[in-house]
Amino acid sequence: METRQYIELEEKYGAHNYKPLDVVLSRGQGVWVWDVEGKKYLDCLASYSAVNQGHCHPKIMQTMIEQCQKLTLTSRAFRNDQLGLLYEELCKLTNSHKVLPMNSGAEAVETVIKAVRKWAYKVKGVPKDQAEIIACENNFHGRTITLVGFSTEELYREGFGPFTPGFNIIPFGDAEALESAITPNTAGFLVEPVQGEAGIIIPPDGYLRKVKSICEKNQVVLILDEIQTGLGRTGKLLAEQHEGIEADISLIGKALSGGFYPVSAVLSNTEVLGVLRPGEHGSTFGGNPLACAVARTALRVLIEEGMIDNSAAMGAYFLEELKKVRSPLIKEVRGRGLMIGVELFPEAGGARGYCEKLMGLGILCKETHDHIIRFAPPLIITKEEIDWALERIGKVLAKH
Ligand code: IF1
Repeated sequence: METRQYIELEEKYGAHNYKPLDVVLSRGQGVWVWDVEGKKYLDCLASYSAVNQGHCHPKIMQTMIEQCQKLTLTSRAFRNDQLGLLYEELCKLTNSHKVLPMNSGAEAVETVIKAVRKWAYKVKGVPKDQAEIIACENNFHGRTITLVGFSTEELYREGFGPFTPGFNIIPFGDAEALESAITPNTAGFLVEPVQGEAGIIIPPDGYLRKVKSICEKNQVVLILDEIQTGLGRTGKLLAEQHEGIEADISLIGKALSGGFYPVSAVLSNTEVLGVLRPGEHGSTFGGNPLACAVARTALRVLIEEGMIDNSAAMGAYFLEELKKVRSPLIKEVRGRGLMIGVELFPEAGGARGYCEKLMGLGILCKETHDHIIRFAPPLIITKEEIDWALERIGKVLAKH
């Protein structure tokens, strides 16, 4: 079959909740992917940072194959020999006290909303059903009704109401706005260290330190959503480390499995997860032995193969070189580690067209919020591969 035929099948039988580029991929290895016609592309999205370790990482694959032949799922009615080991490794790696494993990122966010509300009632003394959680404008935390309910992006909300109450929205990057929004009923503050979908929005230096201090002073749980920024994407294991703070709760997902399997986790530095009692929360696949085995290897290769330091070094290089691109189209180039955004002026006509041109030259990337091209390749990318990409990016952005 050819590209067109695959697309026709998707269009005919699939819900149209995406508008993907017209490329049909059939193979991936490291930073490279191939389409059904055998064309090769540099993957500059890494599946929204779920493939930080590179496509089909051989060691994660080996673990998956071996575990598949032993035990894939037990439910949490019984224990398994991978879960406690993942817990210990995650807690030691992130200086956490407790872990609650889930599957998708959205499930991890929903889990922390439940836990922090229960903590507010049982520990902080907030009156029943009065708990409030503060989030930021232009947030992205997932696609469930509760999560889109406090999104400020109309596209994610339109037609899906009614929504879950108990959320207040403040501007991102403004610590004083947080201080003003806190009430005696505030349970937690949920924020991305760098806003991904919003367009790689980096807060002012010191923002995380300030909000950490404000949360401590007001007995508010600081929840950092590191599902996209975590696991090396910004050049540190967790983006919070750029400011030398520790969130009360950190959420991770995506690359926690290297793209092999949905695995997410709630990491708690305080007693918040301790409020949950048996039977109060769970999921069929959460903490299954296959997910845990894959996650353990995904974390191990991330560290052992120096991917985090490579992300910092290659991200700095990529950003510096992108800033040298002389183009009337480019409004701003920004990023942290290998989480980079190139914002175009509206006059450029929209980032999508440039993503399509880049695809024609062998680079796959994704626009966000109309005018921003996101560059977020796997963390194993080399300087030579970045130079290969820069040559093509320069051609496309300089020409219009
Ligand atoms: C889509 C982008 C969107 C996330 C953060 C939680 C989740 C995500 C910071 C939920 C997921 C994905 C979802 C995917 C596209 C991508 C995305 F931000 F990465 F670009 F949509 F905004 N917190 N982000 O980034 O995790 O439930 O998906 O495992 O929905 O199209 P999930």
